[in-house]
Amino acid sequence: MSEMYRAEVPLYGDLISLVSEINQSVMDAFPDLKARLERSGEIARLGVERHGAIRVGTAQELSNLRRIFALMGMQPVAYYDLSIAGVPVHSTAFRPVERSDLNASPFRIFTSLLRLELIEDVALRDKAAAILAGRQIISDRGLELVEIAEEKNGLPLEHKDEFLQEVLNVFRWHPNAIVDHETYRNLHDAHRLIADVVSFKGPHINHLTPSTLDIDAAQEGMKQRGISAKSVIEGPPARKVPILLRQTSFTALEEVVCFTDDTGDAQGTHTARFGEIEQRGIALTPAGRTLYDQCLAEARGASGSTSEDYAERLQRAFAHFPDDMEILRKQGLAYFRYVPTAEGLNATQSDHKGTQGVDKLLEAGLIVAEPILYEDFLPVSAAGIFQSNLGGAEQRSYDAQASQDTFEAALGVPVLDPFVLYQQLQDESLAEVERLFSGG
Ligand code: OOG
Ligand code: NI
Repeated sequence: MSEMYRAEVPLYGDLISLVSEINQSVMDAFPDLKARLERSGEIARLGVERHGAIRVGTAQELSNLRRIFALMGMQPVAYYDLSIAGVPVHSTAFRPVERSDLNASPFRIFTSLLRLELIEDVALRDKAAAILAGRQIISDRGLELVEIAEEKNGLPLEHKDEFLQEVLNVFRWHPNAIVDHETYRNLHDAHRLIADVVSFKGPHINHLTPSTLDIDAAQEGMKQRGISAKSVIEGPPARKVPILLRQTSFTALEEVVCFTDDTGDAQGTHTARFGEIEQRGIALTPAGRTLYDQCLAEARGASGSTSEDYAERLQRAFAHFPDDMEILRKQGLAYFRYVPTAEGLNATQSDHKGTQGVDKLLEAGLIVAEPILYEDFLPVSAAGIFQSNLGGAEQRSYDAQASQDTFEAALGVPVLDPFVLYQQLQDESLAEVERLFSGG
């Protein structure tokens, strides 16, 4: 998919080379960080790490994609309500959940379902529903392969290439719209996002995001290369200990499309696809997340991220958020994996076994606490990304309520709770430490 997108959106290739240059120089400058990435296995994922995003129109499209992602080892994690930010969708992210899978391929796909009920104009809503009901985003053969794989509890190897091709086709860009120009305009007037979801053959991947170790350098680098970067980086400010997720993007490209009533060179344009870069930090516990939400709300105040002094406001608000790994750990604000050191492993083979308690083991240098990386998304940041690639000017509000039940009914399964997953990773590591060091 990365290759396909690079061919479709050449600027994406520029982002990839920018990010890999930055990652290399950060690792050269901070050997400790490099060593930590090597220890945790995260170094392997650095160059291949991506997230992408798609938007679908119907419950059936969503549940079929869920089946495809399940075959690839990706589960729906978390529910995000974007309607509060004036975007008529709700979303989840499909991703691997086991540590070994995350290190092998941490690819996540942010998947949004259009909330047609938020279109006020009933006639337009019905028309949009009819158009969506008439399209098929996955080919018959693709669906057949899904069924075979589900029956056999895994995709038979002989179908692997064909399956990948079918899946890739789902996310391909189609310059030929399935609506006429006027319908497109009406959908667009209701909301640009509605036009994006309804007017095309399928849910084109709208961005693919590489991961950087220094997003401030990436933001600077984009500007230097003349790429029109978003004015603010979403998420927390720059810190010594990165938390959660920071994101920046370049604005959507204007692309030529052909509507069903276009003849010859009467061609329209559509803006949907953009570029994004992210930097991930440590996952926060519910207590840490509450503190994060408070700090962010304080920084944004009434003006959101639009005020001129936003960067300073953000720094000031986050002064309340401890910026020290050990304090984050002691205060239970973030998740950690506890791993024996080489010395610790030696000790478990000798009579030193029996040192009790995590703090004592840490002090004795027998184990270390490694930060668990945040694998998910942030609704306020996602809304900012949506907004900036919708042209920024689009400000709407919906009285809609979050509707996780409706979303899960469409999806066909409940979404997983990310806090539970991080807690499990931490608990598994503690159980292993307990096993190694208890007794004597
Ligand atoms: C998804 C926007 C959200 C992120 O990184 O928060 C997102 C979209 O525009 O479809 O990708
Ligand atoms: Ni994104």
